[in-house]
Amino acid sequence: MSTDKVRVCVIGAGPSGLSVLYQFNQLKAQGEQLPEIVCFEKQSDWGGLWKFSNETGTDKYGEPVHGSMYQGLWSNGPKECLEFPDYTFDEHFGKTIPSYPPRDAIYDYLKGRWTKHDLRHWIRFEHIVQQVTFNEATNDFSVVVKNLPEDRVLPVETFNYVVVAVGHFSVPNVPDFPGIDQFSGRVIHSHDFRDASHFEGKRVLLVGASYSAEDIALQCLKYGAKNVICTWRTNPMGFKWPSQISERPLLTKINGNTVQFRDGSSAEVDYIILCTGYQFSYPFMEERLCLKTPNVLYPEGLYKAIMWTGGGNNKVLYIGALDQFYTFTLMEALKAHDDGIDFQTDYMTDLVKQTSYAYNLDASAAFHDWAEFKKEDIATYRSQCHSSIFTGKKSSPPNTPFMHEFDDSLQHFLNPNQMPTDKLRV
Ligand code: FAD
Ligand code: NA0
Repeated sequence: MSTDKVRVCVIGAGPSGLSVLYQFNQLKAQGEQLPEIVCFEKQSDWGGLWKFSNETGTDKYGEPVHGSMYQGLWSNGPKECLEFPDYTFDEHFGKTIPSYPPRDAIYDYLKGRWTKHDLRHWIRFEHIVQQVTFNEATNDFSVVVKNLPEDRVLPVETFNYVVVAVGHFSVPNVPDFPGIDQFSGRVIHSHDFRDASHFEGKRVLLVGASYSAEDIALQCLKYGAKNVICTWRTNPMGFKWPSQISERPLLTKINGNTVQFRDGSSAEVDYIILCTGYQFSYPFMEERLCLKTPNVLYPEGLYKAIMWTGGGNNKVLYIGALDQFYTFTLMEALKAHDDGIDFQTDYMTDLVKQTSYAYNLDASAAFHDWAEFKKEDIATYRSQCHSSIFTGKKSSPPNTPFMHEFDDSLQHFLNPNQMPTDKLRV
């Protein structure tokens, strides 16, 4: 590409956006002349969903809160499946750590790699992209950006390429159910779930049968919920649940605090948490450039699940806009559950081949082990130890199993014996 005046707009400084910046930085290190790159990030720091905040609803600028993560979240997949080949967990932490780290440890690892490569200077924080339109005549894009702290829409900027890396787990999908508006308890979406201890002693109904429902059911139980019912539409999760968690077919209606289910049964509940997934939402994209897809492994309209093909425009890239097993490394390769693992492994292998990426990222063995461990015992799978595909070393076991560990701080994770005992809940 001729680099004269070529400008690239990257939208979002989460793991996807940072992988794009990382790859540009690699090119620079190889002596390539780079186009001008500007990454706009609406939050005040990098990390996307991994940057935790207790905020819900709208932020101090009146923008929808991006975060969907909650206190007490541990990785739901083995870290060995998202490890970067050039920056292993051992390198970052200087020692072997368990396979399922808490959120703060994963965030620390990501920040370590991004800092090592000095990627921050490309990012304009607290700048939200409001509009992207393609100009036929000049073959470029007009991008409207607002400086949030100054409450000021900036003069329109022109870019030759647009990379959309805004994630797709932030805008909740909120289905309606008969009687839900009259429910006498409280209804929230998992996007706004922050602290499971609010549900201590309560009867909780979760709608949905995927990762959010699975993990929030365990979190609620861990923090003392009286019982949890998960209600499914297509298929139950089917795990061997602890006795206080059960599954029922989809609810049909709600009357007061009584919920009726398809099988004719009913239950009284205090809270309903809609774990019903998220919408792909790109409100800033011009209609003809806007990806519209459900959460699938290979979205329609994207060549190699990355490059926009609509209307012959191939100057828009969507990074990470697919349902993911391989999260971080999938974004990096840029360049029915178990079947899904193999499908995405093949896809990764193809990307690696096409881009001459220097590493083999096949973590399918660890993914299949993980799926088996979850089937064996959903409450204890996070105590399993996987081996790094890059160092070959086996992870260390967690100091305390997930269901009994109530301090998720990075400090405690790294030095479990140094924490004051009043931090430990018994
Ligand atoms: P995001 O992390 O969502 O980052 C997108 C960024 O774009 C954000 O910083 C946002 O502020 C910014 N942005 C959005 N709109 C604009 C705009 N208009 N202008 C400027 N900036 C904008 N993955 C795992 O591998 N392991 C896990 O354990 C795991 N747990 C998860 C738990 C939850 C509850 C959720 C919801 C997801 C989890 N994930 C997990 C998946 C997670 O989505 C990915 O790990 C990763 O965060 C995706 O990165 P991303 O950069 O594509 O999106
Ligand atoms: P997610 O579970 O939030 O994970 C997102 C679920 O919602 C499906 O079961 C779907 O049912 C159901 N659903 C949708 N509409 C419904 C309706 N009208 N009535 C009943 N049920 C409905 O979302 P999805 O999309 O997986 O499932 C939606 C991401 O968050 C994942 O990538 C996951 O990895 C991540 N996450 C990670 C963690 C941890 O790491 C925790 C939570 C979430 P159906 O019928 O379509 O099957 C700990």
